[in-house]
Amino acid sequence: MLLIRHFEERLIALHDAGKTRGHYHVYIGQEATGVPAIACLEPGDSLFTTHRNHGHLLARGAEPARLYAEIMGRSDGYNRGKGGTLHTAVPALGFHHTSAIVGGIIPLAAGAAYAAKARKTGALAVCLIGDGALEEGAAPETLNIASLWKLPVLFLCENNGKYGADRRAAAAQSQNMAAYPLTDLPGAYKIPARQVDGTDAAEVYKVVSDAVEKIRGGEGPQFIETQTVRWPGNDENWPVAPAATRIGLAWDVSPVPEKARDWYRSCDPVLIFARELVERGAATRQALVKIEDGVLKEVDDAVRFALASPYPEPQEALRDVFAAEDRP
Ligand SMILES: Cc1ncc(C[n+]2csc(CCOP(=O)(O)OP(=O)(O)O)c2C)c(N)n1
Ligand SMILES: [Mg+2]
Repeated sequence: MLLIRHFEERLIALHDAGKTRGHYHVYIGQEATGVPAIACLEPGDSLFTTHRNHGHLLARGAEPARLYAEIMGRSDGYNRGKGGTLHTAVPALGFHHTSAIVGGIIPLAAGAAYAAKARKTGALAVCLIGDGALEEGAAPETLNIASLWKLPVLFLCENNGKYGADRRAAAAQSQNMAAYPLTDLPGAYKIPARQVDGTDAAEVYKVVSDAVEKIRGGEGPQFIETQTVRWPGNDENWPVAPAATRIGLAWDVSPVPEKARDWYRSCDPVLIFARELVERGAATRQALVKIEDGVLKEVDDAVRFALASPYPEPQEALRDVFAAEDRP
């Protein structure tokens, strides 16, 4: 969770310094969904993610150095700089395709689940979508066929609604969906659907592992909505970090500007988890600071690697265009 947070806070600084181009999105505020959820999976499972993919990739073990290189369009990136922030695919980790087309991955995830079922591999597909993706026509069509065919697919819907700190209020309203709560939609297609507090890492782990067990047991698709409060750094069109995260903020938010303080005090999943670990005696504050120091160094090294990586040669644009093309 700390790696995701520091990777992305640094990414914002890199962007502001002109080291990346084009629009991008960060996963800050949703770390306690991606990390525990992805920890429930097996190596052979496939994952489909969106414009907000960095956190999912890192949670699955992507190398920060190669991910930065990809985002910066460098030749050492996972896709030789051609996927960029919106389309980073890492087949070795089960990410065969990443797309910023909202809702576009929903039928693809069902297709991967169908393939796994037909080949009897025992694998499942995870469809990591935002709440907005349910508005797309692909969502109900896929929920229907996934339910009818009992496909081994987990729909993990990250509802990062912009509703302030009151989660119950967030659960009771939507600006976009007439089918609300969101679990009503899969429910109409007889897909078991649950809501979980997306800032509660332990609870997410419990709910996702239970769903994964059911899917592997042949029960068909499952739907989980994780609810988080939108990070105030997402309030503008481009990410702007209101504060530099340090584990110490878990006990003292005074370094955070007044406007964003409430979010860091009560909605930040990384700080909530840090407090829990210390309160339960699972870790000391000093141990957490040490982990954070290690992460900050890892991020420094990764940035250095990516900045030293060359841009691809122009002819690289014409390679990998056709699937059958020989790869070096
Ligand atoms: C088909 C399509 N329509 C519109 C967009 C523009 N767009 C990019 S992100 C986004 C919001 C998506 O909301 P949600 O799925 O909840 O993800 P969030 O950004 O909140 O994590 C939109 C509409 C798009 N990328 N694709
Ligand atoms: Mg959303």
